Amino acid sequence: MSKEKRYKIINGFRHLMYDVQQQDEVLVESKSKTFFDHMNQRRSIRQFSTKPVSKNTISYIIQTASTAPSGAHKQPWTFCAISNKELKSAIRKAAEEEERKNYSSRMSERWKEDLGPLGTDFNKDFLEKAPWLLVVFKKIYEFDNQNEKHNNYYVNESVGIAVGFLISAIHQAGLCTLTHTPSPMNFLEKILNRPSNERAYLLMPIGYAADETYVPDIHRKKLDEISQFFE
Ligand code: IYR
Repeated sequence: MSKEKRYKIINGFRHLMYDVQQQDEVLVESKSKTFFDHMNQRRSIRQFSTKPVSKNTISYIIQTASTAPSGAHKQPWTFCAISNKELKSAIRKAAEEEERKNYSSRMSERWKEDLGPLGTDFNKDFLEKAPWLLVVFKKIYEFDNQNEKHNNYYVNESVGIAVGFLISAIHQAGLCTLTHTPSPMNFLEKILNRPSNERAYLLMPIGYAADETYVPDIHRKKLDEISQFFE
């Protein structure tokens, strides 16, 4: 038998009674540790297998991202999922054109030194290898019924949080991704024919890691380097 829904009118709007979760302290602590251990296994990769990933999988991952909180619940994002070969090639070509300029002249020596341990260069073959590319767009404004523009709120924060959910969903499914930021990336708006209110935010290849994948030998900061407790 399904539970009866309970409502309350607050500020003139209907609110639903929240389904309060279990509050067992021991279980809460062990679940938080289990999740940390799992997330701590995540790595960004640049060597993808061509093994296919179903459209349903990508659809669930996108829907998970869209459960993120956002300014005034505007959900100011669009996720474009691309498996089409010609589009992937066009995106790779345009991204490499920009990146070639970045590595040869636009990036400072200091920046290139900082990227040394990551082993990156202008070659972005993963943009054709991975079975899916997901391009995240932020929606800086919306049109109302009278076709008037209204700016969205906290757009960068909202989309950043949604991408965090997205990356977690990808990892927990057993897939991998890379938060690729070709710069500038307005070519994505053109290639994908996006409306005037959308700006490219991130380009993410999604797929399985290739059989032989290498990741940089880098480590995460310890708790005391990233936090301060005030008790
Ligand atoms: N966008 C370039 C360069 C690059 C910049 C940073 I900061 C990185 O963490 C990694 C790469 C590229 O994708 O190669």
